[in-house]
Amino acid sequence: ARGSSSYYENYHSMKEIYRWMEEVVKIHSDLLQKIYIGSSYEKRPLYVLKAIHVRERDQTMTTLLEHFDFYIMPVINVDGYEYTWSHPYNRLWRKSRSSHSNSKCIGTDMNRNFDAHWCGPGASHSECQETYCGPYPESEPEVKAVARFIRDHKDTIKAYITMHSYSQMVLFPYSYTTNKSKDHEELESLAQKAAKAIKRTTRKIYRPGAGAQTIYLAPGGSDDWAYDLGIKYSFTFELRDTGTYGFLLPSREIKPTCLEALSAVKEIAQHVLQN
Ligand code: ING
Ligand code: ZN
Repeated sequence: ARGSSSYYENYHSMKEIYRWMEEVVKIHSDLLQKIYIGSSYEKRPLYVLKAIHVRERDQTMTTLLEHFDFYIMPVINVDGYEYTWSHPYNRLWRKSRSSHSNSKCIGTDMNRNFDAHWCGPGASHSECQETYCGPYPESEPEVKAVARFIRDHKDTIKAYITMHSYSQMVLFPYSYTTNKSKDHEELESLAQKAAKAIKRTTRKIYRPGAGAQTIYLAPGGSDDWAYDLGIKYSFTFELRDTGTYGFLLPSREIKPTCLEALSAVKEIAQHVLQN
């Protein structure tokens, strides 16, 4: 049942996640708000949860929430995620579910669709490729909604973190070029601190590094875009594992993966608070 601890040790359909969002904001209305930021290509609503301060058992979390609001978007690719459930044969679907002009293939890679060296080397102009960048930047309504939300809040946003799988990495800009950003040294040391927090939590090893040098050259990503907009502390977490199960991570690993990711989020938030 929702609310039982095993709920967080299983994967859930989009419909279930929508019901969960309704329920948590109802139960924790003192702490949580649900913000509608737009709708998907297939007209599903896109929501961001806002967590505000309240007395907490966790002292670190209490301090962080006294200073920051947290905005959490559980799922950006709501259509693609739903599609992996309704068409189990396409369990590993990555892209959006949009169709542009008269293409014979469906879907744009949302993490190639942001306006950061859009569709340079590392992305594809071909609709049938997994890294298709779309017809133009922010062509995907989901990307446009997120970009608009961040632009509208940019003067108050101190950090941005986007969660992906898999590889066990803490990445920072740039991914669109192998050149170092002007904050490279600080971001590198912070990514190292985040990786160490993860290791203390679960003993798992995450590799810190700039995207293009650590994973691959990839333009149009949300972290590079947020960074160039002026959000210095911008990261991509590549969660578990390193390839044993890859994208098909067993559900028994959900909980420890969340715990280690949360420890890294806290490490980053504490650094932002001190700087
Ligand atoms: N990884 C990311 C991808 O979109 C990435 C890696 C990070 C690209 C940051 C660009 C910017 O390819 C996954 N698993 O999607
Ligand atoms: Zn991804």
